[in-house]
Amino acid sequence: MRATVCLPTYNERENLERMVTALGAVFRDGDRVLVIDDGSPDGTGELADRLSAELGFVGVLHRARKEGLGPAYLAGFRRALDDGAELVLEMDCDFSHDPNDVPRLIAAAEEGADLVLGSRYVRGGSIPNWGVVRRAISLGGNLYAQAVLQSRIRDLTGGFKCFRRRVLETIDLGAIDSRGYAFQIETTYRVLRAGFRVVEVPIAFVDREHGHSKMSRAIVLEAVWKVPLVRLQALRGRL
Ligand SMILES: Nc1nc2c(ncn2[C@@H]2O[C@H](COP(=O)(O)OP(=O)(O)OP(=O)(O)O)[C@@H](O)[C@H]2O)c(=O)[nH]1
Ligand SMILES: [Mg+2]
Repeated sequence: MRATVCLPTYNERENLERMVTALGAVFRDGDRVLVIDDGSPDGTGELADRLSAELGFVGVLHRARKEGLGPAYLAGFRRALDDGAELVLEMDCDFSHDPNDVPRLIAAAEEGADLVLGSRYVRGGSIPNWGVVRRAISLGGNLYAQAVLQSRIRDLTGGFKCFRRRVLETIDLGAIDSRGYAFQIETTYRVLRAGFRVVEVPIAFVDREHGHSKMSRAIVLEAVWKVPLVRLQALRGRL
């Protein structure tokens, strides 16, 4: 099954070339990477264009403004589907997600999962660099989402995923307006509600070494208020 990895970037000049090269090393014939750059001021978009000219498996989607991860991924998903991808992956460009794990996510989808989640919170998953505070916040966020959504998925906030094409064709992408962690929670919940099979595979999530995090308080707060709203929509039969 031909796979496209959607790679959103905002100021990832120090990471992009290494990431694309590492993905190329694990790709099979026909697999592609789609860089979705929101007009990074550091020149990541121009670097992506150069890589695309040099390497046949790289595509680039330029967007005018930084609008958050959610809108960038939605644009990427649509482009990947238009280009005929059978599997669509999402992952960060900061090496928190290991490109060498991509084949394991793809294999789980090819073995029958509709959505594969790279999961920190199943047996074998880990977050080696995090201290207690960051662990507690992330775990608390996941327990909160699990409780409100009545879901048994362990890692609802992670952003390393592999969707089967028909999953993205079925859920209402146009109805999703979350931007940060809420986007990850909402997409997985919509997939579960639609009756698809979601499988978690363990990953180690490591901290970025180059560039800066774009996580903000607004992104965390969005998840706090958005999760009950999504649940309410589901209870009203709107999702
Ligand atoms: N296109 C696009 N990419 C973004 C945007 N915000 C973040 N990204 C990218 O999304 C990925 C994850 O962002 P990070 O800043 O690492 O945020 P995070 O991984 O949630 O948080 P940390 O754990 O602190 O790293 C990276 O590849 C970013 O460059 C955005 O608004 N637009
Ligand atoms: Mg990151």
